[in-house]
Amino acid sequence: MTSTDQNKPKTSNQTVIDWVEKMARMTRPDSIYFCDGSEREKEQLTAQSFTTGELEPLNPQKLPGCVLHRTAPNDVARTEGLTFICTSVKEDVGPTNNWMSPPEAYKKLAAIFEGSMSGRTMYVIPFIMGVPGSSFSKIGIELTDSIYVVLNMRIMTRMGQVAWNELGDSSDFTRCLHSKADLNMERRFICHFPEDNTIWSVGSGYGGNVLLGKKCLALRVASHLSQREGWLAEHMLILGLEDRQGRITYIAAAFPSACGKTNLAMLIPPVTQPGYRVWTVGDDIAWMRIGPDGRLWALNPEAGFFGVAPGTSKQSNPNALKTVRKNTIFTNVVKTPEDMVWWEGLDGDTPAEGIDWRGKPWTPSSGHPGAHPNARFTAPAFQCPCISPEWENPQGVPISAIIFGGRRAHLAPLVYQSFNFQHGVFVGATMASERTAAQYGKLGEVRRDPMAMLPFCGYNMADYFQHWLSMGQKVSKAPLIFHVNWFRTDDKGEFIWPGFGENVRVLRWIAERCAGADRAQARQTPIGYIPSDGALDLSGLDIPQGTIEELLRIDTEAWLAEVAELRKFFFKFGARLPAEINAELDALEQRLRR
Ligand code: GTP
Ligand code: SPV
Ligand code: MN
Repeated sequence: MTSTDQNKPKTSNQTVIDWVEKMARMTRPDSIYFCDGSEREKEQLTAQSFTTGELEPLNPQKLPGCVLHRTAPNDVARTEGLTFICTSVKEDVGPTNNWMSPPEAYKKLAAIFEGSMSGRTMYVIPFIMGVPGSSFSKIGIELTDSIYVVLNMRIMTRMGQVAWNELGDSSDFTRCLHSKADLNMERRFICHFPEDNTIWSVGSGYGGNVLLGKKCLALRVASHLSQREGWLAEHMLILGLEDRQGRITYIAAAFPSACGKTNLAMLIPPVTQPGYRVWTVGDDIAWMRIGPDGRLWALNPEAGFFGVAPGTSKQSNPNALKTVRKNTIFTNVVKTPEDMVWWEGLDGDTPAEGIDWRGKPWTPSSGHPGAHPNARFTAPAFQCPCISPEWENPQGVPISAIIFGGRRAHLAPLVYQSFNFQHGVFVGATMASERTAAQYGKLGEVRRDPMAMLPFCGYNMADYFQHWLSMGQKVSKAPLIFHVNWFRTDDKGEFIWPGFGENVRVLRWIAERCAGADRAQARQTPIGYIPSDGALDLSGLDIPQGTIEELLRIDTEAWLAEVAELRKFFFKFGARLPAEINAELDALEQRLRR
């Protein structure tokens, strides 16, 4: 950058300029650069990052515009234990969040931010979560000392001049401050101050901890706001399922991290399901409002995908592979001698050698994965071959069904439908899943993860359940609520449902239930409605009848044990838990005992 580029703010917004100066007095960068989001800026920053090794070039013929990044080995996933919600009253964050008082958090983090950018440039990134001109949208400004963050935000949000224009002279923006500092886990904190519309993140360079528009703003801070403003900020994909008549049913689905949102959002039906098509609206976050027609309308506030690389293949997710062929940032994957990228589960031959995610020489016999299990790609959404024509509609899309789901080796059947909206909220509140590599902690351990929002709900989860219940009161045509589980295993630990593209069969039953179609018959069980015999189209699928029965079996004893677990979990919320949740739990137990 030239020095004139560096110092000239691209906004005359005095609130912004004053705040940037104040943060710079604390972090003491050598220079400050206001981003405009232009192509030229991207090229200059990329070239600069190559000289420091922050990014590495990839094969320009086969992967045009793509780059590689490796995080520090201690910095490969979200650190939930170091993530705090800082509100004046502790009870407001509830038993599932870490809390710090705002004065204590500001003081503690200021000590780490102090001088943390000296010798570095502070980049000022204005960004829109949502589309310009939409009443859904929120503006944020992130200050960071990482080019990796700038280039990721450029893909994941509408960033630069478009955001300066949208903001104008307003002081209504989320103040996001990030510094890598020394990447020391002992000095790593991700703190949210919803009462001040502020986020401070220090000591990390990993996606979910540092791309502050994503989980921090669009979920934790937005969920807090949405409770007050009467809308929903959710960890959900949004897709449109097109049927043989060309009708499109919009569905939002919440699965915990690394449990299949990106895959479902980009699903390609198998050849045995001709005439069906999935359109991607979003793969991770949904902002949902009640429209003038009284229905729930959903918008994806992001502009890109920050997806899990391992397991992504022509077989599992061909659309994702096509999306990442250009202009993509790869994080913690293998680099081959041809400057191509590779990860476990990719099609074709395993490279004989390469550089692993730690930056060390690697061969298939090294005895450890070459790509980190939480390796990621960052790619522009518009590059996705199945991106919905509606994905940037400022009104969003009308939602007919909401799906909750988790990774459960046992217990939860392939699919069931709740009896009504309130029961559906209960179904979401009772979600659980086995831990994945997307967050630090013991892999495989089953943990309760209501609505897949456990790590992302910015306020007391008991109040969050109440908010969902009250949204149900307000919508005139509430979406139907379902639960799915693609991850049932047999006694050898093998998945018994083929998943991926075959999941369209379940989506079809869901859409047909929404349309009230005759063929979508259901049978009542103690936990909800499950497809009657023959209602799921299983034609062309080579699965033994016994397996189908197993996939839809309700094990009463196991469910009673689950009820006992749920009582313990809900007890944590004390008197703040809505009475409806306890009533639903009692009703479930009664139905199971009958
Ligand atoms: P985040 O980006 O962390 O929020 O994850 P996500 O929910 O978008 O998960 P993603 O679609 O990236 O899938 C994560 C892992 O689950 C990948 O390894 C997939 O291959 C695997 N997966 C996705 N769908 C299925 C499925 O239907 N069956 C099975 N067995 N695995 C699946
Ligand atoms: C998740 O972990 O749910 C992700 C990736 O989508 S991150 O942005 O790191 O949160
Ligand atoms: Mn996610």
